Amino acid sequence: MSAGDDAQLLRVAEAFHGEGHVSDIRPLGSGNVNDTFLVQSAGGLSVLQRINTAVFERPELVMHNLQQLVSHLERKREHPALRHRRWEHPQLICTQGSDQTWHCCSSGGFWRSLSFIDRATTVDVIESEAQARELGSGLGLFHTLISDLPVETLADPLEGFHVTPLYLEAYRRALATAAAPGDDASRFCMAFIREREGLASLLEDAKQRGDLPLRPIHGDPKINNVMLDRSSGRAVALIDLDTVKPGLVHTDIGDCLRSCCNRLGEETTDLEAVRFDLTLAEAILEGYLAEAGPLLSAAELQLLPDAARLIAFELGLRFFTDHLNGNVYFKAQHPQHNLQRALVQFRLTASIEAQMGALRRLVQRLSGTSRVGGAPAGPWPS
Ligand code: GN1
Ligand code: MG
Repeated sequence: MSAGDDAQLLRVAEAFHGEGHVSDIRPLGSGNVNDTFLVQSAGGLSVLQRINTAVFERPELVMHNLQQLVSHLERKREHPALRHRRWEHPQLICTQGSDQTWHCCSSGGFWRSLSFIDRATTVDVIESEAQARELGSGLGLFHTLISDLPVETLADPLEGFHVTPLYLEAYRRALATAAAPGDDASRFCMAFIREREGLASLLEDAKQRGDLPLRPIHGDPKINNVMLDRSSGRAVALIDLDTVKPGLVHTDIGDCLRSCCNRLGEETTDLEAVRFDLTLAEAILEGYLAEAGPLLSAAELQLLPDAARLIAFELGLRFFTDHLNGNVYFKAQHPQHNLQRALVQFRLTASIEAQMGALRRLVQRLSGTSRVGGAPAGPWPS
């Protein structure tokens, strides 16, 4: 970062913490969209983020949802599911002397500051089955806590997010405008997508038929968006809450499965070795269903295996489209980065497909055979 950037960053941090009160600012995490920094100020540690307004064109809607979510979670402190465990959520920090939760700097950046969740960590690559259970349990608990947050109170800050057929359309547009890629890897991706075009509308169709309800979701619960307590290893918070919005639980559960069950992580270059690990999937689903199982209808449970496959495919499609578009959405360290990421997700998709029967049996067993294929459960209880 240049000295000018450093000075600007300091001014932004001071807008939240006061002039002369910020002692250190350093990059934090490995997000693909926003810029994130850890700030040390007189008030302690906090997280400063520049929302990527090329992605979130209306960042005030992101902040609206975050405020709704935080107020809702504040009211859940006495929830029975939290009685014997540590559970936190980030708090919004206002700019100095105001009740405004964001700061627009002169060069146009949209910034916000959040409290730092201490004594906790995140992992990019799964370490154990016990950890997988916790990651699933954390997502399940989050879903339970937000289950009665009325979807009407949430805005849609990212229209089309996780609407797979729209990603397919965007891919076709990119293909039509980009120079035809002639390399083997791109040809593999194009063939892979062509063979699965019919898959894209699976969740949308089920939603249109009325089989799947809109619920408040996280939108991006990948492995490193679940914080784990440093000493106990238990899930203590879900972070990166910009994509909280009305949606299908399938996208969350699918995203959790696809990101946690790939033991090599989504940044691996060892394509041949990419696998979907069913043992980890079992642990995740056990953890998830123990917390949130009763909330889901039979129709929702039945489509969980398809969701894992679809969300891995969808992310591969999104990465490959961005590669064709010249890496304008996901941050890339080198020109082939999003192509490589796409290949990882497509390998993972193929591995899920090869184990689809076993995954279906697993979901059936874990959710109770009587419920899968049985009558749909009622709405989520509050
Ligand atoms: C992006 O910003 P980050 O890294 O949390 C993306 C997710 C993808 C993820 C893949 C708003 O998340 O949808 O699953 O990259 N977020 C957005 O790593 O597009
Ligand atoms: Mg995110």
